Amino acid sequence: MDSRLYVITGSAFLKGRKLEDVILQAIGGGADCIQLREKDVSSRELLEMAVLLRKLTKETGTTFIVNDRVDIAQAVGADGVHLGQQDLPIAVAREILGPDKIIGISTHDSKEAIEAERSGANYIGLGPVHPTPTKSDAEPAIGLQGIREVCRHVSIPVVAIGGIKQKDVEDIIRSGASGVAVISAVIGADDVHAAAKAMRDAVDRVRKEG
Ligand code: 3NM
Repeated sequence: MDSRLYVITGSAFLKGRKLEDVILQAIGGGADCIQLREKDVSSRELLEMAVLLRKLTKETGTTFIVNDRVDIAQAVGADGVHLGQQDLPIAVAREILGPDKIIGISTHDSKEAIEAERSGANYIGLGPVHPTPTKSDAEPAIGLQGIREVCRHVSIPVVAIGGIKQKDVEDIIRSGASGVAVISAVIGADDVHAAAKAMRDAVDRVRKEG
């Protein structure tokens, strides 16, 4: 699961626009993974959103991950699930989803990252890189130093997250992350396609340097 631009939904940033339009613009700009993450909706609404996003991502050949809800991931045939440290353990999610699905987990330091790799995670989310108002209970920011430290200890892909803007992307990839995950910088952008493209291009530029 080597995502370069991982875009996470956040209905608060839609500003009246339709979720499907915004996600299609993000994919058009270069998002290669979409995660459904909505904290304040019913299971039924979440399922409806998952069905919609599974359709769009399948049609565009984009990876589709569901945050936290293994049941919904399974129900819609998502490519995988993203877990928090307090969600189901990786081993339990793996038992339910089987060997071929993607399981990612949010981590904040080397200890959690090493544990995630040992438990069979396919990638880790690592953050927050910078302070972010998007996640009210985010841990303290780890900065580029935190990315470098964690990347020394794991070999699964590290997707950096938290307060990431376009100007931050190159340094983050140079620090060892394989990609960046964002909510507000893409979903909240006036021009979603352009915002996604600028971030994806920045990742590609640095990764080409090798
Ligand atoms: N997880 P934005 S930070 C969903 O640190 C999420 O694990 C984080 O939103 C973590 O790109 C975060 O708007 C919010 O800062 C990311």
